[in-house]
Amino acid sequence: MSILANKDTRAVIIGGVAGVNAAKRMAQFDYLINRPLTVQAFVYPPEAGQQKEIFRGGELKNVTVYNSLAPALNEHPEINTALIYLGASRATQAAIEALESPNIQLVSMITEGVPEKDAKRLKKLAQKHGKMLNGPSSIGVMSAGECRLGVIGGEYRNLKLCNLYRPGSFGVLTKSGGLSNEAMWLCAQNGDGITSAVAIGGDAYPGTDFVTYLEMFENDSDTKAVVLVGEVGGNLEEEAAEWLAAEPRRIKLIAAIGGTCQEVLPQGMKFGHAGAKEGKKGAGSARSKMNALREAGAYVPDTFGGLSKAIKQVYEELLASGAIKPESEIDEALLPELPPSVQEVMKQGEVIVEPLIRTTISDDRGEEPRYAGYAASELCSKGYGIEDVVGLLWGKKLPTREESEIIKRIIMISADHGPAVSGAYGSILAACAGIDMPQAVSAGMTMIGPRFGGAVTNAGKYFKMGVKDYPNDIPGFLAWMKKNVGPVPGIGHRVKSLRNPDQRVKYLVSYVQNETSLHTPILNYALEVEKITTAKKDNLILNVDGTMGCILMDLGFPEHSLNGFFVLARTIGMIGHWIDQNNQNARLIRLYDYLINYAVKPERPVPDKK
Ligand code: Q5B
Repeated sequence: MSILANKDTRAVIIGGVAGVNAAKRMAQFDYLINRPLTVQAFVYPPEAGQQKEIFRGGELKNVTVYNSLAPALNEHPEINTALIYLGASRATQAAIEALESPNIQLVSMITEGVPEKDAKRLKKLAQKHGKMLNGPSSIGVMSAGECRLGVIGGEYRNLKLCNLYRPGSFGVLTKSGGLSNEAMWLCAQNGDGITSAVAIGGDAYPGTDFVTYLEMFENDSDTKAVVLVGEVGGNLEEEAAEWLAAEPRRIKLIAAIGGTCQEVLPQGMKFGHAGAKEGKKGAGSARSKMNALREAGAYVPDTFGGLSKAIKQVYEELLASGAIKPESEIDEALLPELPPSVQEVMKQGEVIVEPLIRTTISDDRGEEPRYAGYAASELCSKGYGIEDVVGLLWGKKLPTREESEIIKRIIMISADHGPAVSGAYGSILAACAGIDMPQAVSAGMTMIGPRFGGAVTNAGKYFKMGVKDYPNDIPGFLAWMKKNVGPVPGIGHRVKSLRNPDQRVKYLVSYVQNETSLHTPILNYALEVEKITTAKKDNLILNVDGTMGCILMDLGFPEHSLNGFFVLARTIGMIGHWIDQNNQNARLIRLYDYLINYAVKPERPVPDKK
């Protein structure tokens, strides 16, 4: 048997990350003792609707996160326990809700820093509804072989070493979470282990006092003795002494009290717990608590060091009296091992896992991202710019200063070309339809293709081919293109022409040719092509896509990376258009009839279906 938590305990955890971590630890215990998952649901509004992955051994369970407690309890009527893993500002309200839920019989709060007035209020509410309130500031409850609530007991291996996979004969009551683990360990080493261990929490007003738990242990026939670890401050230990002395008790009480050091240390010594704040001498002091417990008949060692001996003595007395039978040894090797993670097994070199993907450009496994080996912050501190990051991530090499200047200009010059072009117009339409930024920008992005913005790659590719296959034969190149490809990528513009030259192109060509030492065979070739195409029609100029493609190819960027420059640059423009439309609270766009040629059949009757 046990107190508070047993095999029928099913819990909801109210809280975020810390709660999920606790659920994972609880599932490890569930696996050790082969019981169903204790945690059935989470309540955490920011992550409502998600499912948290909890491993019970090697078995993966999905536990749903609910927006509030009511739907969680509706869907899981088996839940009878709530664990509160929220910060102090929200924990009280959550505990009230849990205490007022009919199915919930036990609320355990890990939350520290709950205001004393709230703690008192919660205690009263629990008493009113006949519920148990463990905590605040409690690490949880452990019932050996039955149930673990919270992270009490520590790591998986500790659970085994403390014999928590099967019940013993000792109850454990502590204020401190850490000392509950210590006491459980001492009971396993010097006795036959525990029935239940309860950390009541170190606050001045715990939801449930030592006496109430002692009463529960007294009524649990499997518990033969209780180890109580108290501390300076408050009077819960004195109450325990009174309870023990009041009438003959079935259980034996072993008590250790922390804080005797206050007798010798200077005043003002701080103890960790909010409740451990009074009594140097006299009432509330460690010494007066020890005396009271001793007088009441408890086994009280002078120091903590004596606790092992006291437990051993009581255990031997219980054995001698026949109250308990010697525990038959369990072969630890028969207890299940926690399945190791893939990472652990890989580290030991016992398994080979084929990588799913391969990367050659960046690595995030250190303290910060490294682009082709260079730490991002070091690039910044040494004066590199976004164009250098592009060079590293797209071309895997750090551009020279001259190359960076060219890349920078390419991005600047193609960042936007007004609202009328397909991409910007797509984003504007979406923005006006109330679409969020990422989707509106991708609406514009989908316009980038062979006619608009997406001719950079093919321009670079085919002009490079021309240099190689038709070095002195541009008509031959154009004939080949007409036959095999169609319009030459990078040539032609909707509004720009010889009479209305594209200044972006003029500038880029002039900058690269006159202000840098870049060798530009591909750009030169494209300019020769332009002479022939513009002779045919004056809008068949080398356009911005073509110019970018040739220069980037001359810079040595991989062919398939080239459209990326237009995508990158134009993203800046599309985001700008989305922001602009939103700033103006722009309305939904609907085309006017006069902008549409309705080349449709006149209205006519629908024939009967044959
Ligand atoms: N013809 C760009 O066409 C456009 C020809 C050609 C030989 C060609 C067209 C084209 C190749 C793709 C390209 C990038 C669709 C353009 C950009 C960014 C932008 C945009 C902005 C910005 C324009 C009329 C006659 C026909 C065609 C012939 C056309 N192109 N011949 N090679 N390349 N170019 N795209 O004006 O005899 O009458 O049948 O596909 O490089 O997107 O600002 O707007 O920054 O946002 O609609 O600059 O050139 O002409 O297609 O009706 O053709 O010219 O064969 O001859 P248009 P079309 P014919 S830069």
